[in-house]
Amino acid sequence: MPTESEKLFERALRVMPGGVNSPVRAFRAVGGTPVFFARGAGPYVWDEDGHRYLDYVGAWGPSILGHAHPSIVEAVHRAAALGLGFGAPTRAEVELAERIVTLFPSIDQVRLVNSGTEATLVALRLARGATGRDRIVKFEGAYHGHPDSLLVKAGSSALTFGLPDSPGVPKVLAELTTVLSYNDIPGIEAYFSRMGSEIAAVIVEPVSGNMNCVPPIPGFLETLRGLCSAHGAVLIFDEVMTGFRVGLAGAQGHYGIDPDLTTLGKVIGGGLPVGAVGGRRALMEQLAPEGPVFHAGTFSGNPVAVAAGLAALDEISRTGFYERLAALTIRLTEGLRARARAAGIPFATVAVGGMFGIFFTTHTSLHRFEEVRSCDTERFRRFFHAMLKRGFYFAPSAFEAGFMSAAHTESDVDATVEAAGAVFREIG
Ligand code: KE4
Repeated sequence: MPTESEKLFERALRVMPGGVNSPVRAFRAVGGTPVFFARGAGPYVWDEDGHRYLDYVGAWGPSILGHAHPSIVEAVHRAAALGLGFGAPTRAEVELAERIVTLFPSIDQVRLVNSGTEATLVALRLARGATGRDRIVKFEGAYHGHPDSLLVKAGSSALTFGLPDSPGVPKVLAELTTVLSYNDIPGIEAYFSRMGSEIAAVIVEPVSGNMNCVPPIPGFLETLRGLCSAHGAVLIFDEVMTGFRVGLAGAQGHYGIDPDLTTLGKVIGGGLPVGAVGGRRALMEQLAPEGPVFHAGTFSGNPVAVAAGLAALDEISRTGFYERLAALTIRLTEGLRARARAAGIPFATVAVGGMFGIFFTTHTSLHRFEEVRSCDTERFRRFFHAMLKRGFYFAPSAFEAGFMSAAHTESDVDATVEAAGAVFREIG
C-alpha cells in the first residue's frame, strides 16, 4: 500500500521538475521517497501519513523556535488581517531594519529582500559597483544561493579562473569568479599577493554550513579581513545561515570580525521569506534610489513576513536563549559521538551555537572541503533512513548542517542519542 508521501510524490513528479521546488528536498543524496509534511508544532513535524518526527532540519534554519510558535503565528495573523502588503513603506520594515542595525555593529544600513539568494546577489552587485572591479572570490564547498556568479566551481588550479557549475551560467561570467579553499590561509595570501588589486569582493560563510558544518580555523577570518582591507576589496559575510543561528550578533559577533557587508536570511523571517543585505553606510548608500547600484523588489519588506521576523527576534533576544540552544546542541553532538565510539563507528561531530555537523569519518575534526568530501556517505545514508524510521528527521544529505531549535527538550535530545546508539550498532 503506497504511503501518502509516495502518492503525492508521484503526482509531484508529473508537474514539477524532480517533484520538488528545491533540489535537496528530493532525497537524491540518500535515496527513497521524500517525506511530505502535513504540519509542524514545536520540535516535531508530521508527515501525510501521520508519522511524527523530531526535526533537526528546521526548514534549513528558519525554525529556530520550533514550528508554529504561538507568538509568530499570532503576529502573522495580526499583520495579515491588516493587509498582505502594499508595495509601499510600512512601520514594520523600519522596526526590523532598526533591530538589525542595533544587533550588528558592522551594519549601519540594511536593505530587506526576499531570500538569501537575493541578498547575496545584491551584495555582489554592490561590491562590484562600489569598487569598480569585477572579480569575486568564493570558497569551494560554499553555497550562497544561486546567483550566476556564485554557481562556479574551481578551475584546474586556484590561480585559474572559475568554471560554470551549472549549464546556463555564461563562461565569461564564471571566469570572473575565483574559487579558493576554505581555511587555506597560505592559499588566500598567495592569491591576494597576485590578484588583490582586481578583487571586488570575497564572499564567505563565516561558519561553513553547506559542506556539512565546518567552522573557521583561528586566523582564517582575520586573514580575510586584513587582506580585503589592505587591497580595497569588500569582505562579505554570508550569514544567511549563521545569522541569529550562531548567536544574536551572528558569527561576526561570535568571532569578533566586522565584515563590510553582511547577508542575512532564514531566521530573520521567522519562517517566512525574508532576506537582507546590510553594511557600512558608505557602501549601502550606493544602492538605488540613494545611489546608482540597482535593486528593487515587489515583496521587499513585506509586512506579514516582517511581522514574523520581528516576533522571532523578540523570542531569540530573551536572556539565556543562546546558552540553552548551544547546550542542547552540544548535548546532542557529544551524545552521538559517545554512542558511535561505543559501537566502534568512525564518527566526528562539531557544534557551533545552534548548528551542528555529523560526519562518518576517521578524522577527529574537519577543516577542509576535501576532508568532508572523503566522509562515508553510504554509512550516512543508512544512518539517515534508520533514524527516519525511528522518528528522527536529519538533513537528507551528508553535506548539510543540522539545526537545533529552542523547542527541543533535553529528553528529546536524549531520546535521539538513545535511538542513534541502536542505529550505530545496526549499521555497524
Ligand atoms: P535561499 O535563497 O535558499 O533563501 O538562501 C540561499 C543561501 C545563501 N547563503 C547560505 C549560507 C545558505 O545556506 C543558503 C541556503 N541554504 C540552503 C541549505 N543548505 C537552503 C536549502 C535549499 O536550498 O533548499
